[in-house]
Amino acid sequence: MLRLIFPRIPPFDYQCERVPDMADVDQVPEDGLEDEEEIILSELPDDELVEQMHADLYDGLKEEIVEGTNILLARGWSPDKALNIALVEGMRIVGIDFRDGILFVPEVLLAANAMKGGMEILRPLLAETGAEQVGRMVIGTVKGDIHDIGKNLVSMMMEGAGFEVFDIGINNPVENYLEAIEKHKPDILGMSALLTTTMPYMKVVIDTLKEKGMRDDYIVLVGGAPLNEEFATAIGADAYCRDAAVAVETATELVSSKRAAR
Ligand code: B12
Repeated sequence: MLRLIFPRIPPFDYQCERVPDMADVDQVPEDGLEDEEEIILSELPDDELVEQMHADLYDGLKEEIVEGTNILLARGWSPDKALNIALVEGMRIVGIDFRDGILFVPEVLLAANAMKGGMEILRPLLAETGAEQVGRMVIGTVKGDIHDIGKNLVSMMMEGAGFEVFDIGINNPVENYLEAIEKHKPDILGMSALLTTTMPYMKVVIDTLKEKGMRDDYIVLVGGAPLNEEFATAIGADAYCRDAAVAVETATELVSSKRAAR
């Protein structure tokens, strides 16, 4: 795809901005796009393509992210390498600028949408590893929280590792978790929270399982950027997983030792 990008420029200092005099006017191209640059993604070497994808993710350019992801795959990149190096790392950069007040919610939503474009391509490939079904998982983001990128990644990686995953989406009250585990009878219940204000809700779910005498029927895994192991232990979860790869390892280990103990 042929695309035009405009270099990011610092804000103008209006007081010092010189009004062009007529002698300069004919130096500006007719279409006025003086600083434009043409980039053909498929012509970039891997490292520049990845860098460009980070910039495109930052700018919320879904089509370009889809194209870049396809190019990396066509060049023999494994789906998990493309996911981690091009997409997850790009989203990490977005996260830093969101934290620092450089990006705002609308821009981050666009970036998230672009990220999902790439993830849609990788999802079937990650699930296609031919792994035998090793267990079932119900996963969802807790009540009050609409972040779902990390949860979706965990779902994809778990599917790729041979788990059957039932994703109940975002903003889930305890009733949704209960209904889903009743229906799907999973080995694992996974909860995601990205806000310090919503992470305590995980304890509400676990306490409800305890009250109903169901806690020991499930392996409870929790994750999300503000969590840590200490928190997971304090609320009574079986494990905290810092990323999707750790989630797969932990889930596989815990399911096999639970089955061996039966
Ligand atoms: C994208 C994003 C958004 C998007 C979400 C889009 C979407 N569809 O998800 C939008 C713009 C909607 C958004 C909204 C808000 N956001 Co926000 N958002 C982010 C951002 C930049 C990235 C999150 C992300 O996707 N990371 C990438 C994924 C891959 O990482 P991850 O989620 O951590 O997931 C990995 C692991 O944690 C783990 N994992 C995650 N879940 C699970 C579950 C299980 C079971 C397991 C095992 C593992 C696991 O595995 C994942 C894959 O490796 C973060 C910054 C950050 N650094 O986290 C802020 C951030 C989480 N948001 C923040 C805030 C404040 C908000 C808003 C309140 C902003 C506002 N003023 O409206 C709202 C909240 C809305 C709500 N009610 O939920 C804060 C939270 C601060 C805090 N202390 O609570 C953060 C940290 C930014 C910041 N530093 O200020 N946000």
